[in-house]
Amino acid sequence: MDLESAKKPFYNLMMFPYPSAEGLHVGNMYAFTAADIYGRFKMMQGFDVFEPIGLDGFGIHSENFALKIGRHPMEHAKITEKNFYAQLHKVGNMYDWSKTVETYDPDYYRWTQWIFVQMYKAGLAYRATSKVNWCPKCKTVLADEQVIDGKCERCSTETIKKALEQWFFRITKYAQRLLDNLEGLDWSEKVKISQRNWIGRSEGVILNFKATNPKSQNESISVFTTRPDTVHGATFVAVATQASSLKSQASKEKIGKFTGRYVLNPATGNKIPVWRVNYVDESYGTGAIMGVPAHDTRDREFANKYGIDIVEMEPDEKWWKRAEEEGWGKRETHYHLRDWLISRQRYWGPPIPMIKCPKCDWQPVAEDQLPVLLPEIDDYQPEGEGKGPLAKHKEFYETKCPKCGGVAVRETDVSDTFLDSAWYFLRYPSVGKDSVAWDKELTKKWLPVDMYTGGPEHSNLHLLYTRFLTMALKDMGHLDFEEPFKRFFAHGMLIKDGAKMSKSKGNVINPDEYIEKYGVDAVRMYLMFLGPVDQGGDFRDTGMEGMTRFIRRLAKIPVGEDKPALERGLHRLVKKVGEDIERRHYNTAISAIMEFVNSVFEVGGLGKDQAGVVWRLMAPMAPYLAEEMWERLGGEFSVHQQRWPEYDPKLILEEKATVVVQVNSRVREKLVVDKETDAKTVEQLALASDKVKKYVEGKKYRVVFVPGKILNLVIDA
Ligand code: ANZ
Ligand code: ZN
Repeated sequence: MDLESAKKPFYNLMMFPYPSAEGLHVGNMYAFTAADIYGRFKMMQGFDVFEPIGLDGFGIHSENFALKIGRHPMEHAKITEKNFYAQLHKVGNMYDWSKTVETYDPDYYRWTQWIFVQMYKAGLAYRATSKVNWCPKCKTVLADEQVIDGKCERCSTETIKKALEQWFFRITKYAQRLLDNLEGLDWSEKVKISQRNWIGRSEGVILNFKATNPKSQNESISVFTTRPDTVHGATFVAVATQASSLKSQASKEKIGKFTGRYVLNPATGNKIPVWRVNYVDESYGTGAIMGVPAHDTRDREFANKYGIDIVEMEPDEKWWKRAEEEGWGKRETHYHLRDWLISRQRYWGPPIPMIKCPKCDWQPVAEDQLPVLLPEIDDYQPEGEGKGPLAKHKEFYETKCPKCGGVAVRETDVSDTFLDSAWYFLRYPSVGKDSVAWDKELTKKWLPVDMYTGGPEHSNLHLLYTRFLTMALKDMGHLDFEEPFKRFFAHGMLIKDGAKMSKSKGNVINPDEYIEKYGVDAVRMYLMFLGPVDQGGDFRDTGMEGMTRFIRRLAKIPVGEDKPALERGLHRLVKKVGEDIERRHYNTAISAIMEFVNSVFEVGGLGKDQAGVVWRLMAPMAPYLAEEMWERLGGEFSVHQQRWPEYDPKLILEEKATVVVQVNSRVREKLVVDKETDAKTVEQLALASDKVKKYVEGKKYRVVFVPGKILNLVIDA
C-alpha cells in the first residue's frame, strides 16, 4: 500500500518480538495472529490498514543468548533476522515487508542516538550517581530483572549495590501527566491500573521530628507519612540503613539497630528512639519514617521484636491541619516512579552519543556525525569495574571535543534496550526516509497508532517509557500528539498442556512443524479457538486435529441454489462474527460459524451468494482457505479486497408467530410472540390476559403446548 496516498489510514501495530532464541515461538504467533485478524477485519471495513513488523534485536536479551551459545551478537542478529523473517512470512499475516525495522540497524539506531541528543538538549537526560546491582563474580552491573532473590541470575552469587555514575532520563518530571492522561485512553483496564500503581502517586505530609538536644539542630529528622493522623502514636523513628550487615540479609525479616539517639514526637512532645532498619527504602520519600506500631503492621512487627513501646490510640484527622499551622508539617505529593536508568555497561546496544572533554565537560555528538557506530570487536563480553567492553577500545573512544576541538573521550556505555523500543512505531511509516527520524506529513497522517496489541507484561516499563518519550518529543516540537497509542489491547498468555512454555521444560512450540503438517489456516483458527484473546489459551495437539477436520468439512460445502431456510441464520452470523471480532472473542465467532455449517449440511448446501458471505466472514481468520473458496465461486480477486458483509437488521429479529390460546380446547385468546418462545413464557403471557384468566383462575390445569402454534390449558374435571 502507498502510505502517502492512503485515504482512510488505520495503523494496526503489534509489539515487535525480541529474538533472543533462534526462532519464532508459537506464543508470538498467537499474539500476531490475534492482531492480524483485527487488521484484516478493518481492511474489509474499508480502512487502509498499515501493519508493519520488525525485530527488537538490540539489547540484553539477545546479547545474553548470544553469549550463552558463544556466538558474536552481530553474527547472531544476522542469523535470527533471517530465521524470524522466514517464519513470519509463513504465518499468514498481511505485513508490509517494505517497512521493516531492526533496532540494531545503523539506519535505525542513528535516530535512537539522535533522540538521546534531543533529550540531553532539553535537560531530560542527566548524569547522577546511583546504586546499581553488581555481581562480584561476573564483575558486571546487572539490571534489576537479572537479580533473582538478591542473587546473580547467571552464577547465583549474591549481588551487592555499587555506586556508579549513570545516565538517566527524567521521566519523573512527567509523572502527573502520565497519570492524568490515562483517563482518556481506550486501553485494557488492568493495564491502566498497573500503570497507576507503578507511578504510585501518594499524598502525604513531611513531618519534622526535632532532636532532643536543641543545639544539634542538624540532627532533627524529617519523615514522609500518608498518615499524619496517627502521629500521636509514633513511638520511634526509623531511618534507612547504610550498613550492609543489616541489608545483605536479603530476607523479609525486619532487622534494626538502635542509633543511641532520640527525637521528640511533635504531637506529644515525647522522647522517642531513632533506629536504623532494613525495611525503609532510602530512595523514597525522605528515607525515614515514623514508626506507628498501633496502626502499621510492619512497625508493629518491628516493635514487638525489639521491645519498643506500642501506644494504642485512635487516628485523629486534626493533625493534618495542626502540623501545617504549627510549622512542623508540610503537605507533599510523592511518586514511586523513579527516573529511567538509561546506561548499560554492555556491548550490544547503541553507543550513547556523548563526549567528555576535560575542558568543556559533557558534549553531545554533532547530529551530522550520527550514528556513532558500534564497532565490531571480539572482546564483547561484559567485565571490568563498572565499564562496558567499549572502554577497552581506544580506537573507539579517543575523539575530539565537538566544542573546542581538543582531545576528548567518548562515552563507552550503550543505551538501554527499552529506548530502542520506545520509538519504533514512529519509524515504521517513515522507513526509507533517510534524512529524518520520521517524516512530518506521514506522521501526521498515520499517527498516533490506532490499535496496539501486545503482552500485559509490558504494561509498566515499555508502555510508560513510550508514553513519556512521546510527551517529551511533543514538548520539544517534534510531534504534534502526546499519546502514542489510542487503543491498547493486552492479549493473554498461551500455555501448553496446562503448563507455562519454557525451554527447561522442553515444551516450547515452534509453529513451523504445525504449519507444515496442518496448514497455516488450521493453526491460526486453532489458536484463536482456544478462548477470548485477552484470556490466553492452552495449546493441545489433540485440538489441532479437530480444527483440521472442520476446515476440510468447510471446503466440502456443496454450492448451488440459494437456501431461503438459511437466510435468517446467515444474517445473524454476520452480526455475531463482526461483533465478536471487534472484541477479540474470535473463539465464539468460530463456534458460531461451526454451528452454522452444521445447519448448512442439514439442508444440503449453500447458495452462491450465501457462500460468498461465509467466505468473507472467514477471510480474516483463514485467509488462504477463504481466498481459494472465493476464487472457486468465481469471485473477483481478492476476497481480502471485498467489503465486510452487512446484515439486514429486520432479519436479525426473532421471527414472530401467532399462538392460539385455548382453555379446554376452546379458543380464548391469540398471542403474537417470538417463534421460539417456550411454554412457560407463553403460559405467563396468557394468564396476564383477562380473557384467559377468568376461565382458569383458582383452578388446576395441565398444559398442552405446540411451539409457535397452540397453548391449550386443560382443566381436569
Ligand atoms: C506512618 C504510618 C502509619 C504510615 C500507618 C502508614 C500507615 P506510600 O507513599 O503510599 O507508599 N514510608 C514512607 N517512606 C518510606 C520509605 N522510604 N520506605 C518505607 N516505607 C516508607 O506509603 C507511605 C507510607 O509508607 C508512610 O506513611 C510511611 O509509613 C511509609 F498506620 O507513616 B506511614
Ligand atoms: Zn572541549
